[in-house]
Amino acid sequence: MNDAPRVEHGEAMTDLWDLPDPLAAAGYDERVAAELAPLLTEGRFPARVARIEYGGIHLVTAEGRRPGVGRLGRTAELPDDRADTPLAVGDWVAAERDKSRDRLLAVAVAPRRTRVGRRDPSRELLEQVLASNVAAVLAVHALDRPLNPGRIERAIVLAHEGGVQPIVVATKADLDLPDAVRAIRDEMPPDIPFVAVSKRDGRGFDDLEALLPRGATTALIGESGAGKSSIVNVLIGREVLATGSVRATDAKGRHTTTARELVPLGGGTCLLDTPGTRELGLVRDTGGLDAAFPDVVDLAHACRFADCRHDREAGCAVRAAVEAGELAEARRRSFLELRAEVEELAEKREDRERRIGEGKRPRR
Ligand SMILES: Nc1nc2c(ncn2[C@@H]2O[C@H](COP(=O)(O)OP(=O)(O)OP(=O)(O)O)[C@@H](O)[C@H]2O)c(=O)[nH]1
Ligand SMILES: [Mg+2]
Ligand SMILES: [Zn+2]
Repeated sequence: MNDAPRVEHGEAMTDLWDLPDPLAAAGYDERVAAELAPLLTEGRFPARVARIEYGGIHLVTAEGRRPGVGRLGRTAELPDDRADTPLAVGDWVAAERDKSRDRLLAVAVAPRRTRVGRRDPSRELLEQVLASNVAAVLAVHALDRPLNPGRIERAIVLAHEGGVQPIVVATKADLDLPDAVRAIRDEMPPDIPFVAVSKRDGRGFDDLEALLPRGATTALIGESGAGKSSIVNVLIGREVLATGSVRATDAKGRHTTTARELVPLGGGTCLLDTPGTRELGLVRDTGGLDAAFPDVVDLAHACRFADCRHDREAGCAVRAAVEAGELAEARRRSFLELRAEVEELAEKREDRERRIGEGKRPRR
């Protein structure tokens, strides 16, 4: 894991990709090659989006990491139906050399195999993809701050919704706060891996490392100050990413990380660091909700009505389980709240499509 060269912070991050085979380090394999093949017409070559920040993207190619530009345009081959979604870190693309300037153009994107996306904070009907083509996502929460109810559950739903394995990580375990650990565990179905780590005393990192899918990418999401970049540094064994202090009063972070960034650990295994996210709004539900609430779904089989909403219906096995102390009421309530959230969005989306169909201006 420690075979990447030593780098300083910031600009020198490109050195991370000064490797004998940068594409392989980014996870390029036969499967990716096959997916990109139809896009690789004359003069195009494979690349992976390795960094996106305000004002720029970087691509990893067979030659290392270079600045690039997204040129998908109207006619470009876009992944499935999300024609309004720009490039995301982790996307595999067909690139071209921009001959007039020393940069690369990303001209077509391979279909996203998986993704971690949330509701775009400024355009609620759209998805903002935080990480593309990742096998796992670390939902990172620091024990030194209050846990917004539903935060972990939301991360787990978003992971399942994008076809990604969720792993819950509590940081700052050196602070010894068992109640804070319990608050996180209360939001987790039993089948999800959980690790508590500390960069101070190193605990938990062997377990975490063992959970990372080999030869694949694992993204990190969480609030600012959660300790995401610190985890990346410990796992790679050097200070490759800048980490920041948190406010003494409320442990809030200062948004130290400003880019979404891929970091190679060797052998095609990568981490994908992201800036702190305050909101984790759901976008839609195509099964992610049930996958994140297997405890509720199991119980629901015994509800009297097949379409039971587990709210006020007679013969509801979910509510019965809560009354019997077999299911936490907070779990039931979270399930109902998250379901209401995606249903409301689905209605807005339908309304929008209907208005467009009738030739009216869509409400935003
Ligand atoms: N005590 C303790 N402090 C930690 C631990 N991990 C991280 N920190 C501290 O928490 C602060 C935030 O860490 P970062 O790694 O920058 O957090 P981040 O999630 O990357 O934050 P953003 O980039 O702003 O989203 C830093 O001061 C770290 O030193 C830990 O295990 N124990
Ligand atoms: Mg960071
Ligand atoms: Zn029910």
